[in-house]
Amino acid sequence: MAKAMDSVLAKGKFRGSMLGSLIGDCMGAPYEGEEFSHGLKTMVRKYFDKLDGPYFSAPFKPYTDDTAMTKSVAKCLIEKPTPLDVKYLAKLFVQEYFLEPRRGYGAGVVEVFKKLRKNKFEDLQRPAAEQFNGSGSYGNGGAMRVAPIGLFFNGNYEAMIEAAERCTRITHTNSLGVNGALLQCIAVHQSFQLDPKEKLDVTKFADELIAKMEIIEQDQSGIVDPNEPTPPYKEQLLKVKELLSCDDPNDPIVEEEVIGSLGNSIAALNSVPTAIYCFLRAHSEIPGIETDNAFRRSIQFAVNLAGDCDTIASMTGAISGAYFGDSCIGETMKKHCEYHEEVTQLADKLYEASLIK
Ligand code: F2R
Ligand code: MG
Ligand code: MG
Repeated sequence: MAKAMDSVLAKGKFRGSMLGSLIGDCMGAPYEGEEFSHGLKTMVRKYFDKLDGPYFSAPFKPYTDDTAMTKSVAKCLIEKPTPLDVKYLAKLFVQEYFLEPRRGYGAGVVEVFKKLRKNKFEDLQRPAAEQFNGSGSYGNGGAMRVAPIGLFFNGNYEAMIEAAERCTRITHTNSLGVNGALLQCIAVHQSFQLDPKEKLDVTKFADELIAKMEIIEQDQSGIVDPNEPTPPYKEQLLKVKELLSCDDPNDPIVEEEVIGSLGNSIAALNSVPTAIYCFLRAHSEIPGIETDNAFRRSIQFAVNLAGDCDTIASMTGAISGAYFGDSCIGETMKKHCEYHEEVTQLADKLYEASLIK
């Protein structure tokens, strides 16, 4: 949007993105690690249909590590934002983990938390750099928690990229893990800036991401030769565009094709572009997902893909919510997610802090 954003819309977008991230996590968590099947798709449909109706009494859907770490990022931005106090953030991650270790954390990242605690946060870099025999983690743990940064630094792209990279490097140093977090952050940022009343140009959205990732990936590899292989995230985003151009809203979606092309795994490279595709694809109807609500459609579609679906749905929800705002979120679905009231308050505080940063 060229002109300054209306404050009601902006606040709603902060809430939408933070709640979208929570809802995707809570809705996807029961199916994380499952293989895609048509039976699973039916189960997911019934689950979402029930949560689209009037309120009914049922236990909360618990959140996982995705939300636990996103909370810490938001808290750090509210309390110690510029430059992002990564020592404080590392302490928040570690505190949160030892308070509630059973939130489904990645096996490798737990080692980083233990080493950080042992070295009393004196060396923030080494524990992550030592992961996986020194290659660093390529997991999606940096991407799954980055949405608050994409919201907070609206208007200052360079500061946003720097904060997202520093936030990620506490646990992930592999370039695929870092660049996945940057891509997710940029996607949230782009979504936030758009007017949800205007029709989204999905190709333009993807092209803008490609242009920005091209700069990031080129800076790292120094690629100037056009005969060099396409950098990994650019390649994935080109596949997103290709899938979108082949989609006919009347044809049944072949989830296996999406999974085969983009992936649905714990690797950032095979989950962040998938989340972006879910957001963009849900702007048109998806056969088998009976709803007019594109926010719900995006999250349900992400959960249908199975695999690392708490994280893919959480990242999809963060992008979708940053676009549509919280008015698109069904009350029943929201109220069945653990911690939804706290996340709403956190989003409001993050919004206030972003105005005075
Ligand atoms: N950990 C999970 N899910 C596992 C099952 C949880 C179960 N439901 C339960 O409740 O116990 N989910 C969460 O982890 C993902 C984010 O992971 P993160 O933070 O990136 O962690 P990590 O450990 O760094 O990486 C994850 C795994 O990826 C593989 N890997 C990463 N880099 C690697 C490398 N360089 N070489 C080889 N393998 C590498 C490893 O298997 C890591 O353990 C989210 O899905 C979140 O929901
Ligand atoms: Mg999780
Ligand atoms: Mg996950």
